[in-house]
Amino acid sequence: MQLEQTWRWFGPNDPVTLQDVKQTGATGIVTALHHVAHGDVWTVEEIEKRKKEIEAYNLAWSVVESVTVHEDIKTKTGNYQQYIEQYKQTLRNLAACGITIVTYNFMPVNDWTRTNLDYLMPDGSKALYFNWFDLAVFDIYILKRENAAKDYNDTILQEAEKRYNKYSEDELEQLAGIVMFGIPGEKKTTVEEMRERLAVYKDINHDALRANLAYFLSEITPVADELGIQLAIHPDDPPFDILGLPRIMNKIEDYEYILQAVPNKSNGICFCTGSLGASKHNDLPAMASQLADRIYFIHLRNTSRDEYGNFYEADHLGGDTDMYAVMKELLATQQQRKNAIPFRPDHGHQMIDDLNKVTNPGYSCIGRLRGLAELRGLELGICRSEGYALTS
Ligand code: DNO
Repeated sequence: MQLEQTWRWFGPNDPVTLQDVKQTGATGIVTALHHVAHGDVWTVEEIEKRKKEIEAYNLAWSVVESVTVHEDIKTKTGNYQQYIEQYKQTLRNLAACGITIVTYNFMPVNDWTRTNLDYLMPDGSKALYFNWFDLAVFDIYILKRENAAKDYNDTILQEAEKRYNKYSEDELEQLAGIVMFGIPGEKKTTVEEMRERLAVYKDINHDALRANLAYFLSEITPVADELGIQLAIHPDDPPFDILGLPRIMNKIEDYEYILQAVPNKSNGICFCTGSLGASKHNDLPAMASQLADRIYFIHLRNTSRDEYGNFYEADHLGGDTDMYAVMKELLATQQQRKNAIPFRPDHGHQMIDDLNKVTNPGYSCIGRLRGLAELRGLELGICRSEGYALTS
């Protein structure tokens, strides 16, 4: 059996329409109720409404990405218990509507972080890019985080200073907007808010954050087990500490810890090759094999690193991750399952006609369509050569 081909859609305001998605060949939609404030309950009514919009195109709402975890839960402060109860209610409501795969992440403060959203590729397309020098410019000179300089080596500090002196006010403002970009359609963060949110983590180290995640999961997994929900934690993107924050989901030991701490069946993962692959320490095919039982959702994407650890998002079959070897592992896992595991082509270059359009960074149509087409071809080739039964 093959994987289920899905597509991330940001809802009715997404410039890529459901009609467009139909033409990509994807059959499943990955989306969220982005208009609901983080922590609030998703009502059955709102879920049903979105579901009907999707089903009108003969597509299925296969995966939720994400039910965002409120910062109070991550920091175990304020109204965290109430937010956990609300999270459980959202899971109940989703299950009542037949939606049973739920992605989330436990990244403090920021979701994914980049420093450039239109990094020029030699072929004229544009990619997302993460650069330590620019992150340091933001951290030290814009955010002005206390002791930030201690977190960078001399090479980065010198280059960041040079860049800071060279950048115009506009360029600095643009950089701040990119670092704090967040999720399309969701509320934007200001530098001031960012400072306040970072301050809450002053006394939260890796162990404390890990304990908070384990507590959250010990609360919600019994409910999810009963509902038949598969929870899929997304790794840290990028897969290391940034802005002085602890990050706890980016290497095999992190997965081992959390799966052991909370062994419930619903405690699963979103295997994101793009996020995990940006760390040279991660062996992706080996991780796909080690974590096989708990892979409930898959993001396929590739990155290319340089000597400093800066990386750009490469073509799906290019970059540092051996996508053939990863796909082979994932398909071996798929053969053991009764249901198709959903995957989506994650991100894509802005290219061809999309270069003249306003698109959600990483989520333009043509680049992802290229990725999906390449991945589906790779999958078909492996299935045929391994003798796996093909579903029509
Ligand atoms: C970025 C995405 C992430 C991801 C969330 C999952 O493009 O991969 O925003 O959706 O972190 O909770």
